[in-house]
Amino acid sequence: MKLFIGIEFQPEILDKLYSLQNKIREKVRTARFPARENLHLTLQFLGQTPEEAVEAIKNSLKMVAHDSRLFALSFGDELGYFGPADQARVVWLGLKDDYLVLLELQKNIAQAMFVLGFAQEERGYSPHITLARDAKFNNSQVFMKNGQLDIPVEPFPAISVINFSLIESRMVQGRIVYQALERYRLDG
Ligand code: 2AM
Repeated sequence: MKLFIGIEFQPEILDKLYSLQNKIREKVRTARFPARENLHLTLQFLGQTPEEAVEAIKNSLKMVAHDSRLFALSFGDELGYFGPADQARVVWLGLKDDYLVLLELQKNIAQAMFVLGFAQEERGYSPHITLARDAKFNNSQVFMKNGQLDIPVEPFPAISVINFSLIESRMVQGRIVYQALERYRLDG
């Protein structure tokens, strides 16, 4: 089974992220857009995982959550991209600077998963919400020198993160379906 660990969003936030995807849609020739209900913030990608390992992962995540506290998250106000400017591999919304507690949680999860044999990301963790992939924009003016996109982002309300989830990713009739196997309340 293919697994990852992430933060899911409330419907109001999904609606806002979806509107932002529509703004990107207006500016691209081609792109792939994750479905509204699949938008999330990845904490760690686990990838293909044997079913027998799931119990240990769940126990380990329970312990991490037990030692972690709730925190607020503020979304950034500009869109960034990874990859070359003529075809952005990923178009993303980042976070405002103040996300130390998130980084601490991510580090603790990565450490706990490392103990179970999951490699740490070599690139390091760069928190982002993927809104589009393989985006070819109509006009190169959209790429600004600071590595951001010239697409206005309306302010998002800060959110309270009360849990994170172990999520299974499956292909169902050609569509990616994410299903939370378990949610972990931050109760430290
Ligand atoms: P991304 O959206 O930031 O690219 C579920 O597939 C999530 O895990 C995706 O949102 C993706 O994050 C991340 N992911 C998928 N494949 C990955 C890989 N090979 N390495 C790291 N993260 C990956």
